[in-house]
Amino acid sequence: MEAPGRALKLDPIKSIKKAPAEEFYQSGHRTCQGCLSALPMRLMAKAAGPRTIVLGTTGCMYVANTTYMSTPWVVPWMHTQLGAAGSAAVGTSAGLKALMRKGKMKDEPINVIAFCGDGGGADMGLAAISAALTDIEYNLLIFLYDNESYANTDIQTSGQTPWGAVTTFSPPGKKHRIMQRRWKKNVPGMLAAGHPDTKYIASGTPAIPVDMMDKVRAALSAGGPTYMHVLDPCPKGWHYDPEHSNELGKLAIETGIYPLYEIKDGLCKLTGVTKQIAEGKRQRKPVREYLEKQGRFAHFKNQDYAYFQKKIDEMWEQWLIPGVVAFTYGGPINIAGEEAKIRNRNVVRENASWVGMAGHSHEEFEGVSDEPYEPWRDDNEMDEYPNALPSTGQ
Ligand SMILES: Cc1ncc(C[n+]2csc(CCOP(=O)(O)OP(=O)(O)O)c2C)c(N)n1
Ligand code: SF4
Ligand SMILES: [Mg+2]
Repeated sequence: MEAPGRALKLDPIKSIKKAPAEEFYQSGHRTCQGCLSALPMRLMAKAAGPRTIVLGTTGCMYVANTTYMSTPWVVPWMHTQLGAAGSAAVGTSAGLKALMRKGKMKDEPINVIAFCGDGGGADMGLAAISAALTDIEYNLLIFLYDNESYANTDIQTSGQTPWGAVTTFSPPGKKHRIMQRRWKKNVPGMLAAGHPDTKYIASGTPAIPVDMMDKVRAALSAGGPTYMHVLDPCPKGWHYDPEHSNELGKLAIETGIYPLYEIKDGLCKLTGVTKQIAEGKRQRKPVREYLEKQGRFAHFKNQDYAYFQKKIDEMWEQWLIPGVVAFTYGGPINIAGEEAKIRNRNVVRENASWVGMAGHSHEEFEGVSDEPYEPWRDDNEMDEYPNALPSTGQ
């Protein structure tokens, strides 16, 4: 059955036992052990099925997947330039449409998925993705796999690298402990706010595979331009034992750092554990549980954990929708018949007070004051970084 706009209609999978057995991204790749950027490729291809063309920008998911004469891709796959996921998706979708219109190929719905890393998508290719999301006549999914660094070129800082994390561009030193001083860009929220014609936007992680696959299916069935942001723990860049990849993906959600949601037809729904937190059915875990399992935060002192926690608490308590809209509404609520909608949004915000960090307060962190925290100006010294990342020269 086809959805409007010549999109395939793909039903939700709902349970892992009901996931299709066929694989369209198989063995034959050379990613690191425990790589959660490779797993979303497999899940995304499985969810999309055989009538799919995948395009991918330069990065780990290009280099490690296309070693000479070997590839895991079963569906047609094409490499595209590092910042070009958006333009490659539009070009491919437009090309298919033209060939079908001219009778040069069978007229049928075909999924077009363009993946990109956080460097290629959230930084370099943001303009092309933005343009693609306004092209309502084409069906396409931009799938951003976010391993929070330019991983393939040896873990450089990207716009998605978390505050304080060690990368090859942000090593802690004796004078300055915190070298990554920028807060992570809210890319799916930014794209949702600025592209009202986008049919579907969602966040996911391969650590919650059914949720991720069902969001891929919802995107491909939406009929129009769509976007998915997928958080992928990376053992090499985040510096942890590969066996903890799945656990870290889940902890990112349980601590509230990475909210899960989907936006369709102008309605945002928090999903999974994020929804449970927002409804007060579950408490957020302290961010420290997530951060201290990763070598890239091994230099953190108490005030660093406290600062990180404060930023996440702010997101949950002060944003209009946690993880999505980074501000709230301060005007009258009866403008242009929008009263009900605004009221609903304020309810979301009020509900946020249920989800404060029970059993945890900022004060419990030693040495934390109310003064603005400026880590690059303080005199935090460290003699030696205990967990220096090895350079692989990849
Ligand atoms: C225009 C351009 N600049 C720089 C490079 C070098 N380069 C290749 S892969 C890569 C990292 C890409 O990072 P990301 O998109 O996050 O993907 P990841 O490697 O993390 O999977 C870089 C900088 C390139 N190929 N093209
Ligand atoms: S560096 Fe990270 S993203 Fe790249 S292959 Fe290794 S684990 Fe995967
Ligand atoms: Mg990356």
